[in-house]
Amino acid sequence: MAMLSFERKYRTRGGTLIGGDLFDFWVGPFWVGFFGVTTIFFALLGTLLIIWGAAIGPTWNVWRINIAPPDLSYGLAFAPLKEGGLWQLITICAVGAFCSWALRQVEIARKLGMGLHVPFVFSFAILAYVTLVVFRPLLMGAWGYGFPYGILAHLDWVSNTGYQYLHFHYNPAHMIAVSFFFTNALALGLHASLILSAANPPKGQMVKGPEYENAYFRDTIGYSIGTLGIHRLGIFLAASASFWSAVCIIISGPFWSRGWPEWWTWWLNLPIWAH
Ligand code: UQ1
Repeated sequence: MAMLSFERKYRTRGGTLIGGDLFDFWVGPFWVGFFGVTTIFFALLGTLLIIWGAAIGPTWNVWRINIAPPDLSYGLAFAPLKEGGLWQLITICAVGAFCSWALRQVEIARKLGMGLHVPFVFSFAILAYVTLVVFRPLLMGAWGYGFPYGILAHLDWVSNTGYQYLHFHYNPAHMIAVSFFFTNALALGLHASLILSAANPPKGQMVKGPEYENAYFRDTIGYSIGTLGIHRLGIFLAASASFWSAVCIIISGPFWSRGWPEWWTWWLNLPIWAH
């Protein structure tokens, strides 16, 4: 890939957390780094294990391929490969690859002298996944509570798990998570449309800057959060969506095992209207 002469400035040594200069080099456009190597290792091994799981399964239909966790009777033990052991190894590879990727982001941010905001907020996505396949199964006492690796299979798992608590939309943490997902979409919709509208004036007119963006929102709603503020809000909304998703599933089972509608009896029993 072509590299502009000024880009050399950004290809300097340093910033690594581990390995010193050993993996501090580029392959084409990609910086390698120790965690680049571990990412490739885990991602490749995990993918091969998924292909193996598919090969010993009943179908090559991509929608129906399913690699299930062990039966609940295995508890927190290792299961034979064909009885959930593959799922366990794939989970280890996934966690290894995701964490390697986060640490690769840390190393690159350090190398470039930037803040750690990218790995910080990416960690919330990792948290959501690890909550589903590690933390909740640990608290429930069996790996079998993890979700299966298959396109339709994981959808069925979500549906079944939801119905197990009668009506998951009554889960208060789920309500908060969904509200954050929607608000996140609203904020990104507003931000993206605002930027594009400023960058695409009618033919012959000047591209507009932040003063115009601020004025647009002050004219509309009397308030502008500002160019830096909108990105702080974005990180907050995105991280909160993942965080409350993790909360809503970690409390389902370990801390509340009845239907979620029933949880709201505390509201019905408030002394203001209870008699
Ligand atoms: C905003 O106020 C702003 O500052 C100029 C932006 O930066 C470019 C934005 O992208 C958006 C969407 C807003 C409006 C957002 C709120 C919460 C008032």
